[in-house]
Amino acid sequence: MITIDRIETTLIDLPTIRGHVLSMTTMMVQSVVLVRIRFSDGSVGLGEGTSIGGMSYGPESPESIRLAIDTYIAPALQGCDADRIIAATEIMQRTVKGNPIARCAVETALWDGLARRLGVSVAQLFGGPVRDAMPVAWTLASGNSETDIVEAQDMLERRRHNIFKLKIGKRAVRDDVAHVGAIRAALGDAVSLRVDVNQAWSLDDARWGLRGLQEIGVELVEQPIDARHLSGLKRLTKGYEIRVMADEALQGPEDAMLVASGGAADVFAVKIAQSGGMKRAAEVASIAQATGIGLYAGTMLEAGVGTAAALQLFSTVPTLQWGSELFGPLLLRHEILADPIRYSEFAVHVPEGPGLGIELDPDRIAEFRRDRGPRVHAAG
Ligand code: MUC
Ligand code: MG
Repeated sequence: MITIDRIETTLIDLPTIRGHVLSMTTMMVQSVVLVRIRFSDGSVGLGEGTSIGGMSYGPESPESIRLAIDTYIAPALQGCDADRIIAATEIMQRTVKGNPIARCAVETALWDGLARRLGVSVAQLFGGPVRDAMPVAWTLASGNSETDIVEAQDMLERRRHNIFKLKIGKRAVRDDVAHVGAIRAALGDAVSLRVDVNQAWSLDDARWGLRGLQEIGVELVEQPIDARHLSGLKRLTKGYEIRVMADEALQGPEDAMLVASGGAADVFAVKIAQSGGMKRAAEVASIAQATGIGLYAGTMLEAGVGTAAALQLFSTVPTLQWGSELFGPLLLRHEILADPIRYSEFAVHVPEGPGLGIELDPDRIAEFRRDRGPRVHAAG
């Protein structure tokens, strides 16, 4: 039997390429918990636990993700059968309530380890890919309409993105609608525009917002109101042609059932971390498929490891009507993978090779780890 020998975590802080302005915070840095599991046969698996904007997006922070893994999950899993991933996730769920991002990071490393030992991709363990690449949105969130327009035009020219998600909810609703309208007017109808409010609106704000956005031709509005207000989400879903997408409301298959049966969304943004792991994210996708809800591969703005994990999983999901936003590494100033994930022709390509299909760049990790201590400069 191959067992789980050691689970190691490393916290790294990576600066973003520009301020990323969301309704709840502005990100200048992304903090990433890297997980490395060492197995008794010498094999290794990688995972990543990342949230957004400290604790402003959700209840887990980079520090709490690391603490949950080091203090509770690692001791509970040490010595367990490395090939029995579902059994290990059951132990994690019994030992640690909540903390889906921490559980996802460890589960990802277990899938990576198993797939590498078998010499197959993680996608193969989920039934094999139905696609090798998928459409990828870019988020316009500089906080300024003119800067967003220039950024989008540059993306279009480079054929990197033609789907744009605008982060709104910080300004007054009327100003947000004007901001989106200016971007629509500058970019024209050839691009797909979506918005993400990150729960910032009241139901009353949302009624005005959805009406205005619909008139501009925005296709989809993500999590316009508080994730817990399912009856409000249902009213918005029923009341407007613009699609309503659930994001923060989906913390795994249990929530997916509630949202689907309550008619509280047209589309699910599925995130492996928010779902509590790749397997649970696959279950969320199955619920969407079974109930006619559209699917979109969401991100917690992960760096290369978490993004590769999401790509492996979503390469196996037959219906991905709304594409993906798996662009996390592009928002970061520095690449942590030895071979970056490939973005071209408006698509992101699923990494090839065993496991997640990626390797870390050890020098970059050493450079950005939080506990690196004083830098030593060589003399001369
Ligand atoms: C979110 O709420 O969806 C995804 C893209 C982005 O810019 O932020 C995230 C989080
Ligand atoms: Mg969102």
